[in-house]
Amino acid sequence: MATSRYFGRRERKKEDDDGSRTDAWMKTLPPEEAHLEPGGLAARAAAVLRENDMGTWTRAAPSLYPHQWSWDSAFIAIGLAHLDTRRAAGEIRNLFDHQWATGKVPHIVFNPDAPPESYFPGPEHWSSLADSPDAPPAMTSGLCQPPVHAIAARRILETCERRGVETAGTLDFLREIYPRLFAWHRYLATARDPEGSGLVTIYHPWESGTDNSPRWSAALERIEIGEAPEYERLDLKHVADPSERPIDAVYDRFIWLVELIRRTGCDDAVIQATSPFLVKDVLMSAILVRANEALLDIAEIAGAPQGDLATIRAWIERGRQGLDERWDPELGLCLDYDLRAGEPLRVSTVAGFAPLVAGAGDTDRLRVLLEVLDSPLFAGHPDLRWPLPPSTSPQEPRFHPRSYWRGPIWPVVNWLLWWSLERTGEKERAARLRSHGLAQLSDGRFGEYYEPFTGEALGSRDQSWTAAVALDWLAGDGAPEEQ
Ligand code: 2M8
Repeated sequence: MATSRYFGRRERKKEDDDGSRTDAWMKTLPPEEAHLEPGGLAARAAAVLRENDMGTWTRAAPSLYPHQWSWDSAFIAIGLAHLDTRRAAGEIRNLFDHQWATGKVPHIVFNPDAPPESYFPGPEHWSSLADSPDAPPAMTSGLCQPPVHAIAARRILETCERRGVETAGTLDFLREIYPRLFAWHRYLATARDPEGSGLVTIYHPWESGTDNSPRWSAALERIEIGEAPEYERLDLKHVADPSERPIDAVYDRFIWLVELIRRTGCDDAVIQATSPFLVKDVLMSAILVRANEALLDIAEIAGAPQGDLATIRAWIERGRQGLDERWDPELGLCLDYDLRAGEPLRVSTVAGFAPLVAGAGDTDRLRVLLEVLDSPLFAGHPDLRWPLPPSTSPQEPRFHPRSYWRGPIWPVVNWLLWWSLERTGEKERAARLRSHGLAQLSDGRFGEYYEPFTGEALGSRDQSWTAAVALDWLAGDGAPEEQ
């Protein structure tokens, strides 16, 4: 197992042995009212990543999420690149070591050492997939998540270059990972888009990463739940306030969909023929467009055949066209499309900014999107603690300031919007978003999400991807970086 100066096994082992790792660590949490300066915040963010480091991968959070999550790992790699570029590459490599034969990158790679009572649905729930001819040898879930990985892989190189550290190892890593990234994107562009619409079909809200968002309410409410094994909500044991997590009626549907998917052995064609939940996800599709741009750069580094480059360019173009078709002029946002109902899902959520994430859209639409972003519908709401976009617009009937993806602010989403604004040339707006995003994180708690009006950290604390985006933002402030 690879060890590094900052993430060595020995150091973690020593803490494990004294049996009080978690308790000791919790004592170092700053008080709610703490305000850490950039240097202190960067040091604590690095400590969070070190604490959640499992050797070759990082758990998403200390107790609520004890496994490796797909898009979390991509963001984590972006943060790790400021500390240890080899470890950052290793984060992505470990995930792709569990890629399915179809090219799918699983949404969770299970930690075989995590106690069974730590997360539900855990590996035992997905164990029937072991018989699938496409499944990797180790236990993973059968779902996937937004493809941030190529963006992260390229950013490791960018971070190396900016820091002036040796790039040879990272270039080797990009050559090595390229075919796997290509297979992943091909899976999304084909198996997940048999219509060639340019938009990715998801089978479960968990695939969107914005699980409990009202984006999915209408599609979920249409589902009738059949015979399924009883289950216990383990997630509620990890949060102080159950209103921060999905309600039972939603969770029952999540578990029912998992049941249906695993009964098919995760066969894409069968799922698409039979599942009651099939949705074109605009945010995931937009991330895929940008990830394909990153893949083009990686393909050039890897000396990929011209045919690959042409294919990737075609995916980019098709993705942007698909998003164009999902524009809702009344809301000034892009909308997901429910394939089963044959209609768009009309809800104002942060996913509606998909064209901004995809980039290079129509300039009039970009102007409208920015107006909506700055308006009281999102970051311009007068009661916000910081002018940052809530996951669901406070003007939506299903908005809830504490409930998972129904209102709270997600630092990784802020990062994605900041990065997209930068790439679109909206530098001033991007700088404002970053500065408010850092102010939100200055309590040093690295919440999974934040209450928009009070600024309280909610969900899990010491969430890895939150610490990772803080590190990436802080690097722009000249925060000290490690080799
Ligand atoms: C949340 O999702 C998991 C299921 O995948 C859960 O609620 O149990 C989401 O916020 C998702 O986007 C994230 O990747 C995951 C781990 O942070 O947690």
